Amino acid sequence: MQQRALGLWGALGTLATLATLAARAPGASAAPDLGLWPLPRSVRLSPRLLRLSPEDFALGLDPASKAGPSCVILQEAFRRYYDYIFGYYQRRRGPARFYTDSPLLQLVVSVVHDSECDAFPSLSSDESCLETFSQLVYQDPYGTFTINESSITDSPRFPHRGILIDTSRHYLSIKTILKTLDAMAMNKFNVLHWHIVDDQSFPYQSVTFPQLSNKGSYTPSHVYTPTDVREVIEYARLRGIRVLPEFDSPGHTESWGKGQKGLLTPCYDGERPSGAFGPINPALNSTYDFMSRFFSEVSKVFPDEFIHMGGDEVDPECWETNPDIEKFMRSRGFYKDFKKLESFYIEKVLNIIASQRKKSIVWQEVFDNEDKIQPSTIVQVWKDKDYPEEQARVTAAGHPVLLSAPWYLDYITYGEDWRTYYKVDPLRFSGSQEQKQRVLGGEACLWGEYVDSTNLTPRLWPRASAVGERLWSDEKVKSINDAYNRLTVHRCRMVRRGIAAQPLYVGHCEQEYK
Ligand code: CP6
Repeated sequence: MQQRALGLWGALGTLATLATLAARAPGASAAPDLGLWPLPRSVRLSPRLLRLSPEDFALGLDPASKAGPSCVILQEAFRRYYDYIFGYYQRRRGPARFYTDSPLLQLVVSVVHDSECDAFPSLSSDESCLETFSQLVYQDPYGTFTINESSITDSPRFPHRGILIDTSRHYLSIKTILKTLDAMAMNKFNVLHWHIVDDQSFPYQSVTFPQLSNKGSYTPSHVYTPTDVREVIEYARLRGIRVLPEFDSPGHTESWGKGQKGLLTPCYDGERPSGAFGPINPALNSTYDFMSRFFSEVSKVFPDEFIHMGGDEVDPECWETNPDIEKFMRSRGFYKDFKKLESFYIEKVLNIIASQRKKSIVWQEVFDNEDKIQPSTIVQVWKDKDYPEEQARVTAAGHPVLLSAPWYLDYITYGEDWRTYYKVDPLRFSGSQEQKQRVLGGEACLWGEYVDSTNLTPRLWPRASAVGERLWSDEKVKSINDAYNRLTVHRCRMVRRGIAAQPLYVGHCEQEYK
C-alpha cells in the first residue's frame, strides 16, 4: 500500500499543508513526546500508525508540482531530511517482529504556488515543511521508524525571525556559521543578521577596499573572503534563510580606520590631535565617496533586499573636540547640536543605500534622534527600557519594526533564560491594528564579546529556540509547561543531529545511553 503525503509551499499567509494523510482524530493533542518545535498552527495526529523503512522510504516531488526536479533547494532538502530522519538511529536489539501496520513509502512534496526555486528567500517567502515531517517520525520501542497518520496545517506568525551573530568581537569560523544555519532551520528561523564588522576587527574582505581587512582584521586569516561569504549565502538559501549584512556606522567603526586613512574623526586634546579616533567623519565629502563605493560593492555581494546600516550608540565626545567638525557644523547651522550632525550623516548613508536599490534597517537610535527616514525604513528596537512604548512610537510613525530588546542572548543568568524569552509577546503594546501589522518579527541577538566558536552553539541553543517558537507559533501557544516538555525533546533532537545544544535542566537524552 502506498501512502501519499502532500506538502504545499505557498506565498506567505497561505496555509501550507504537510502530510495531509486523512485526519482521523481531530483534536488529538500535539503529542508532547514528539517534541514538535516550533508548534505548528494545527496538528491532528490519528492513532493510525505508518511504518517507514530506510530502505524503501523516499522523499520526492509530485509530478504536478510547480517546482520541477531541477529545483536544487528541494532536492538538497530531501537529502538532508532523509539523513535527519534515518541517519542518526541505532539499531535496537530484540526479537524479530512481524508488522501489522502499513508502510509509508513516500513523502510527496507538491509546490502549488509559483516556485521561487532559484531565487533568494525574501520577506514574503514561505518555508519548507520538511522539518515538521522529520519531527513527526519517531522510533517505536522495537526501533521501527513510525509516524502517526496526521494532518498538519502550518504558517509562521511573523515573517522576520532572525539570529544576530557578531563576527567582530570574535571571529567565527565558517564551520560554526554553517552549523548555526543548520540549527536555525531546525527552529524555523529565516534571517541570519550578520553583524560582520565593529570596533574590534574588520573581517569582511572587500574587493574594492582590500586594506580594510588587511589592516583591520585580527590576523590575515581571520577574514571572510568573497568565497566564504558566497558559501554562507548559498548554504543559507538552501535552508530558506536570508543573510542580512550589517555594516554599522558612524559609531562602532574603530577597525575601519586602520585600512582607510581619513575616514574616522581625529579627536583633539586642546589644540592638537590626541592620536585617538572617534566615529566616521561626517564633515568630509571623501567620507561619502568612500561609503558610496563601499555600499555599491556590498549591495552586489549580498543578494538580500535589505542592508542593516547600524546607527546605534554614537558617542559625540570625539566630534566635540575636533575644530574642523566645529567649523563644518557652524557652516551648516547645526550650532552645537551633535544630533543634527549625526542625522546629517545617517541621511546621507540611507540615500546611498537607497541609490543601490536596497532597503535599510536601522537600530532604534536613528528613529529616536528624529532623523529624516523613509517610512519604509525598518527600525530595530533593542533597548530594554520601556520597549513596548518604543514599539508603539515607531509603528505610529509608520515604520515596520523588529523586536530584539527582550532577546539579548549574550546575557546569561543561573537558570532558565528561555522562560523569560518565551513569555514575551511582540504585539503586547498599545496601538491600532495597523500598528500591530507593522511588527515584522524579531531577532535573538548573540553579541560576541564573550562568544567565539568554542561556546556559540550551546549559548544559542536551545535558548534561541524559545524566541523561534514565539515568532513562529500562534499567540495562544503559551503554556510554559507544555513548552518545557516539547523543548526538552527538541533539544535532544538537536543534539542527535550534531548541534551541541545545552540542557534546559536536569535529565537525560535517550541517545546518550545507546
Ligand atoms: N555592539 C553594537 C554591541 C551592542 C550594540 N551594538 C550592545 C549594546 C548593549 C548590550 C549588548 C550589546 N555590543 N554594535 C547595541 C545594538 Cl547590553
